[in-house]
Amino acid sequence: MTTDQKPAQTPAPKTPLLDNISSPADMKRLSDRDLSRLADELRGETIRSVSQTGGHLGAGLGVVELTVALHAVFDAPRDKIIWDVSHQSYPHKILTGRRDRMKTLRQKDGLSGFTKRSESPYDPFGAAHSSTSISAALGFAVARDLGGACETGHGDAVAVIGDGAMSAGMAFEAMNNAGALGKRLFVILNDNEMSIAPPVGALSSYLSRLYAEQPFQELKAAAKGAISLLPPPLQEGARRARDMLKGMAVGGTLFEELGFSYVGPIDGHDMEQLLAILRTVHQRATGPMLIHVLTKKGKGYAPAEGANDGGHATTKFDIVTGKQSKPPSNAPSYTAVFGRALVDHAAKDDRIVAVTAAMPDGTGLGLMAERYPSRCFDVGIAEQHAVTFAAGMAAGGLRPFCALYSTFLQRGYDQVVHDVAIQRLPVRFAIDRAGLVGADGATHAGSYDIAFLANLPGFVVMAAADEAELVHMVATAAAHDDGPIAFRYPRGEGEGVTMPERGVPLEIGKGRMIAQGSRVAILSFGTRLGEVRRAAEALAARGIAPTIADARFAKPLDRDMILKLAADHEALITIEEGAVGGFGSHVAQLLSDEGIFDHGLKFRSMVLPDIFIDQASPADMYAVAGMGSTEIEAKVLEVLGVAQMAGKRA
Ligand SMILES: Cc1ncc(C[n+]2csc(CCOP(=O)(O)OP(=O)(O)O)c2C)c(N)n1
Repeated sequence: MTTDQKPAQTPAPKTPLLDNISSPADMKRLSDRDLSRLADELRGETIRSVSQTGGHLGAGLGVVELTVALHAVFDAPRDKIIWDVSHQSYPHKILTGRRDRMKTLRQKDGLSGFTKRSESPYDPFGAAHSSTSISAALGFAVARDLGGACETGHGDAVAVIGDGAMSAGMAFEAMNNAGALGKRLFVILNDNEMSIAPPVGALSSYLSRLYAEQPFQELKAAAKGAISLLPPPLQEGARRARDMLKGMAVGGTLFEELGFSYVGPIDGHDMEQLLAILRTVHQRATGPMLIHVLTKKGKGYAPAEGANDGGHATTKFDIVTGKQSKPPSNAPSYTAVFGRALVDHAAKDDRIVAVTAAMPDGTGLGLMAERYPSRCFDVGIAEQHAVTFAAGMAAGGLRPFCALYSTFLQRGYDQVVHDVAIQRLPVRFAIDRAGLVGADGATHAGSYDIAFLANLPGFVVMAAADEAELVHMVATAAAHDDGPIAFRYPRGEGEGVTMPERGVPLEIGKGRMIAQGSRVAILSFGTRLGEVRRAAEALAARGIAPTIADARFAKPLDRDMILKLAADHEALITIEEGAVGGFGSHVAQLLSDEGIFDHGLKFRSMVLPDIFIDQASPADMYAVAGMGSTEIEAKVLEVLGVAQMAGKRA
């Protein structure tokens, strides 16, 4: 298949059992053998579904059996099954009444790619950022015990968390609290020895040691032996599992020290084992339980199993070949441009180091890790630590680049303020996925970083208008030793502009003029500049030539340039890919402080609207936000008072 073709339609496999499941209640009458068959059908359906929409594949395939077993044993939505990150929740969605809408997954007005409370009563808690499930489950357990009113009632609380997500501080904060409270609570540790990239750190090695001590073979033999002793169907379950458990629970695990009972490790693809163990713990648990389940990311689909990332995320693909359809692209991605520019500087300056929180490829640090492994750190899903770790390295005389997605930097905010900004430490924040990101939706939108960084004393905050600008901003950051500095850039490809041979540090706090016009000035911060240019072309046809400037810096502002734009034009419009409180607000503050509004400047600020925008293509999301070229054009006409006339003429 060539890359831009549509994937071939493979006939849908037969799914006689799945066809009769419209909610987990329908699973209760299935025999264990049928539950195994249902899992096979569910796996096929998940693959088929993701092949048509793209999305997270490997994690869901790894938990197919676990999903079936959980829904067979627990009683959702009364029991709260909480999927951590919830990128693995597609099989759960299929079993909980959303099968027919899976073709809308991650699209405008369609199903979310994550769990979402407003989408289904079977999604008791929304997620997308990792490591929140145990805290939320503990909250449900306490609400149950203290008589909280919950529409779906109260039952058990079950958190399903991956080994990657388990490495985050928040998961341990929750375990620490849950162990002390001692309430009945289930934590299923889904250990596939993978995060997006191979997991890192001491916890990962610890988990490997745990199951190395308990080989599967022995467990399987024990399970089989126990089963053969049992009388038929009705007693299937509890007694058998009780016997098995005796031989399984390993004493003295870290989890037991934290106050949990530990059961495992269990083969997460062996339905017999899963059902037996879950039924037993369901029947007998009185306090917090950790059930350690071993799975394989991408299980049952060779192209995913064989991929380096276990088929973590994919575009639409051909089921037979596994080949993904990727739209052809001419321009390099911002991520790749950053990765290359960083390595160029690292080659010349051995004080440059880089930090990623479990996203070496997503942040473009793969190249740095390859060339300078001792200077590139993947700290796991640990953004708070990443920020303070970088601050420590800066204090110690290095030049750290902390590369995070805008949305995940949110988790390290106190560290940004307390450890970096207050101490004026020169940490360089490379902020990827700035602005609206598309299919991952509101949870992943990079909407707030301008606002939450530009209000910090001493911070330099830049946004690249195109990929060439990004190269210069990397150089600016590398050269900036006088306090923290951040530069943001969006997901996806650049504008296709000519690239500079090397980055040249920009003068801090200086913007650049793009086009000199009259009456109205548009001051852009970041990659809306392309849309601004397109709006200007359309306006030219109406005889309106706006002045265009690229601010480059939200902090410090280019006061001289902004005040001159204000003085020379009757109207000034700012635009940025961020929420209110960011660049435009700082410009408004400057203008009001300088008394400019006293003399009648017309001012408008185009920011993301005060709503969480659901998933769609980035262009559609920006249309919802009213920040495309048409809306910019309309804003210019409105501020100049010609909108009415224009409407009549059209
Ligand atoms: C706070 C946060 N940082 C980073 C991510 C990006 N992310 C999504 S899934 C994932 C890996 C999760 O690994 P694991 O919990 O082991 O689940 P698996 O995909 O292996 O099933 C990462 C790093 C995130 N969702 N949240």
